Amino acid sequence: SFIFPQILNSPDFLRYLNPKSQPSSISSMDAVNSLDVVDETTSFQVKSFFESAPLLKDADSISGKLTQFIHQNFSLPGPRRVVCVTSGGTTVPLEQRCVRYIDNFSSGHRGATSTEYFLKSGYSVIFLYRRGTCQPYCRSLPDDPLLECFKLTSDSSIQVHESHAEAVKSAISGHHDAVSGGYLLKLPFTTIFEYLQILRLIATSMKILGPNAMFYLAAAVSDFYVPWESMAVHKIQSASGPLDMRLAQVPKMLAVLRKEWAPTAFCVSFKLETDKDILLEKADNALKKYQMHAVVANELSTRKEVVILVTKCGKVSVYRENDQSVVESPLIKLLVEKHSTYIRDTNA
Ligand code: PAZ
Repeated sequence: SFIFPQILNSPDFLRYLNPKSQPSSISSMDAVNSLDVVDETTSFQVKSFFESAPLLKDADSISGKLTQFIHQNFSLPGPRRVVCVTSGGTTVPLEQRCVRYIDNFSSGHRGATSTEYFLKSGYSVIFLYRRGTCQPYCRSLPDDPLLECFKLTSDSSIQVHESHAEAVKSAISGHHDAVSGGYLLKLPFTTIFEYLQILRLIATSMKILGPNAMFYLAAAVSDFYVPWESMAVHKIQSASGPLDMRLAQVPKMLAVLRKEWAPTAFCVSFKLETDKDILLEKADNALKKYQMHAVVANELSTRKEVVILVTKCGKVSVYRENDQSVVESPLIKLLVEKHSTYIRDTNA
């Protein structure tokens, strides 16, 4: 194993691997069901996760951009609603000088498309996305936009192919209007460490917005990871035979987001399964366990056609209207309505 034996046997690491192996002094906390407070086990795991995570590069620059974006939107008359849309999958590095990693499936289509519909509904969006995945306003472009949309003319200038002209114009103008108007802030991540550190920065900066803040957590986030301090530094060698690997559980950050980082925000999480027989039960569990305001349940093979919105009022299937439309259009409409009710009830 590339996880060093002394770390594997330490009580702290055993607790990472098996949260139920608690010292007796805090075992009574297992009984804590309600999320009025984050239980001690989760708090411990979260603290250890952040303390041992590699330092976030550009943390100051990200904080600066966030502060400016939130204050600008907060001071608009209204004030404007702000949603943090997460998109794409997180990676789990296997080496500190990373050559290999475990990935989570997500093209980023859901997050990018939802961002467009939130902007259209008058929200400002913080788009926390995996580098290289789908971007807002780009879904009508071909796979390799630069090489497929443009051509060189005889005098060596660049021209758009007629067939892609409309798609290119609408991508450039939609994106430009959102960014230059101060309504769209894009922040990239790759690893689970970057994702959770940036999410925490976003959530704490958005606290000031109270119930006008929303989290729309469509990213596919790793459930398991290798803690930084027990990770091999250099490329793992194959000479010593098969790789024996044990992963720690990523702490349940939804609980912390909901109760500590953003206690007044409207929170929507996603549940993806490939087995439809367990999907709704898992979505229900997430709704109750993390006290989400809504959970969007989807199955891998049908995720573009239908999603099920699970709230404490029941379950609603949301379908795309036809082959030309996208399921995010009716989904965001419904969520905006639910968010309005939430703001009204909170302010009442
Ligand atoms: O990014 P995409 O459009 O290819 O897929 C979207 C999705 C399936 C990743 C998203 O809808 C989702 O369910 N995200 C949460 C995944 C999870 O349960 O971890």
